Amino acid sequence: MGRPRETRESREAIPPLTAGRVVANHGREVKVAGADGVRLACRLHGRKLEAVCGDEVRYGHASSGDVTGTVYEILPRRRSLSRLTGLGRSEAIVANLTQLVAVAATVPSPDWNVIDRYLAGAEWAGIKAVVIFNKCELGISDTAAAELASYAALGYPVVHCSTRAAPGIEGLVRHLAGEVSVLVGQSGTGKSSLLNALAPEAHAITQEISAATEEGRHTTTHAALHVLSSGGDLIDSPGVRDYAPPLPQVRDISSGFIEIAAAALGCKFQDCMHDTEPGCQVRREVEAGVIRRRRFDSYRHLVTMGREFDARFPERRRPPARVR
Ligand SMILES: Nc1nc2c(ncn2[C@@H]2O[C@H](COP(=O)(O)OP(=O)(O)O)[C@@H](O)[C@H]2O)c(=O)[nH]1
Ligand SMILES: [Mg+2]
Ligand SMILES: [Zn+2]
Repeated sequence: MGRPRETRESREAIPPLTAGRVVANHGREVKVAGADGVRLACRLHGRKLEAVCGDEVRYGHASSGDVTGTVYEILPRRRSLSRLTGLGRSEAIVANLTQLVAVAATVPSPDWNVIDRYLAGAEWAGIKAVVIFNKCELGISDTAAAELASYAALGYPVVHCSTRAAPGIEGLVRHLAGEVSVLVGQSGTGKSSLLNALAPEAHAITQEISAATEEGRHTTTHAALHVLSSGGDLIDSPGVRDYAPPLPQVRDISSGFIEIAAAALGCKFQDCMHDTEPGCQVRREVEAGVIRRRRFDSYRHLVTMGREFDARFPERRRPPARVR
């Protein structure tokens, strides 16, 4: 990645390059912001280069007088959020983010297993996670309150919000400062409303894109990074909003559930799947009510899914380490 192909193009003299970040992605066209924040429309040099929002790049002007810039190199991604493709592979959708913001709400009725999956995705991606409970001016059921308390007990910040009434979105604003975040969650929980409240120009940008598409311009993907005036960056991408994380290898799924991973250290067998093995500390803690059974069920559900994937996509399974 990042090295231009051996074409006539790539043998052209490469102009002086500067460092920037991809802040909008329209397929082969991207917008890159320099250190000064100035945004420049750029094309990608060579067909092999693939950029996603948040990518750090090196870019320049292919020739003086060229109004469009050219991205020549994509720097290695520190942390990226990937999605599962139809072939069971993982594909980066945003790069270099630091935080996932999982949004649940009073309505639609929360699916906590979905929240577990997002939180697991954050753990696997090595990024922080926050749980937002939106529309809280409509009230919070006892079940929701108990689930939210259990996330807080695990160490995930839980923030109550409303885009319509008190307590507003102040709590969310505080958590976004200094981070590069994405909003994920079930449809209808208020992600677009939150984004519009945080980045008022976001709405205009969305409108602009759909208008351009109607005129026949080809925009298959679009993602944008909003620099919030309240601090922090928020990446919005259609692929991210309905995000489901790609599953790691089945034996690594427990690392997405911090309390299960912690208890697993006490299992008799190091490769315990917390199924029927003797001496399983995880199952002991589930029985004792230390680990929430619903979380354990979420974990087990993902293990079942992982096994199904392994059967459907054999290339997903890492070849066993061979001793020769
Ligand atoms: N009562 C209430 N409704 C909200 C709130 N935030 C958003 N909504 C409404 O919830 C619906 C779905 O919001 P939207 O932002 O499109 O959700 P998204 O699918 O997650 O992007 C819309 O009708 C919003 O007006 C809130 O804080 N309280
Ligand atoms: Mg929306
Ligand atoms: Zn176990």
